[in-house]
Amino acid sequence: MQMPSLSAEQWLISIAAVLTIGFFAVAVYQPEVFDPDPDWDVSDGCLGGLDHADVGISEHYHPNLKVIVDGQQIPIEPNTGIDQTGCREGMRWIHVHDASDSGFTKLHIETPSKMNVPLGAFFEIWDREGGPKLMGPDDKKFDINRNGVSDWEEFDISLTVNGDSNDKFEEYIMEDYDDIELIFVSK
Ligand SMILES: [Ca+2]
Repeated sequence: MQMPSLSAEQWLISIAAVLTIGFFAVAVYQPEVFDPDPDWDVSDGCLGGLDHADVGISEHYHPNLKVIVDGQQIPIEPNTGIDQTGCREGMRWIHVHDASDSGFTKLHIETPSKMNVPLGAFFEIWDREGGPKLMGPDDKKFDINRNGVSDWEEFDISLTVNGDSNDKFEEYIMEDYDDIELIFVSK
């Protein structure tokens, strides 16, 4: 008995079906394949200021951040990212107006286009004003106590976003209304 031959159209449908199943298989078993890459250049962005043409803002949103080290909340200074070195009389694309020393501090993210703004980019901005930083420039690890040693060697670090544990840490792409809590406990 002879197998029925498939028409070109049937072949295409069959191939599309196989690819679709493959796509979902990867999405389920390796979801990180689809994670967006962080736009680390965001930390160099400057709104207005002496040396920067105003590029216009299309995105403006507000995640909230709280950082706790050994039970003590690390203060985020009001106006962090505003009128800083390299962005005099302007504002970094991530900046702070009002800060809270007991709750979450609102981060203002303003970018000229939709970008994948990682949590660590705020630390690169904070660093310029003497705050917690990342190792750098290429090693994107927290160095919250600025001692040149990766905090991954010194602390147990946990991150929650809206109360849910998250394993992206420095690379977490911040979203509007996020409550981001970063906790360091000395080893
Ligand atoms: Ca350190």
